[in-house]
Amino acid sequence: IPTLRELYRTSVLRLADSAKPRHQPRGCLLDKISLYQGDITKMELDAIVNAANRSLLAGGGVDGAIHAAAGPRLLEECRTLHGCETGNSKITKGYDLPAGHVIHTVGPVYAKEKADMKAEQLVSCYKTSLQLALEHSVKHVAFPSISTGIYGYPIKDATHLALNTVREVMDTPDANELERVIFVVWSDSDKLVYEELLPLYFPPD
Ligand code: AR6
Repeated sequence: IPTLRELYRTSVLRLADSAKPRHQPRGCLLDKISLYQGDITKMELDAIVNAANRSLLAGGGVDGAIHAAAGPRLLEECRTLHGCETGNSKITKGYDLPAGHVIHTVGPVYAKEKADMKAEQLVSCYKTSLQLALEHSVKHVAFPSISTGIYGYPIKDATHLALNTVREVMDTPDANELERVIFVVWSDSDKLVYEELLPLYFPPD
């Protein structure tokens, strides 16, 4: 999976002339971030993130796909966790998945009239997931686009929050141990949104 540095070099990705970066360039991060379109359940990494619900007992979307691929032992371990609050995350093993761990994070169900609270919760999903990754010495982690499917979060707003939060965490010394964060998109339209916004948060040097 190519890094942002490689994507900039091959000019698949570039900063639009009119765009104002939201962060300063920080070269080394370009080697640590990737965008990948495909099935997160097939990824052989230290950890993948699951867009779960508060019960942690499996659902549809990426959650259903992860449980189907991981096998029934994942659900068994999830039962011992007694659910998870919105905006929080819990970690399990990966069982039959190629990934070593699953970080289950519970995104908000979007509601326009509570946009500020929903944004805080979504930011917290990314923060708490990365915190767990660091606590468990996870070096490579993949995120699906949390809350933007069944939970209805507008993709552009959600992507700004996801990228800003990951960038802020990656700027802290604690995050030096993280070697790769991969944003995984499913649809072509989501991929376009990430391609447009990634250069704002991870500008080329
Ligand atoms: N690999 C990568 N991304 C995927 C995959 C996959 N295999 N399948 C779907 N996506 P969603 P949410 C994308 O709906 O909005 C469940 O029932 C999908 O296109 O899975 O957080 C839970 O139990 C979208 O971009 O999660 C909760 O009840 C993104 O993953 C609820 O859905 C997230 O879509 C959570 O809803």
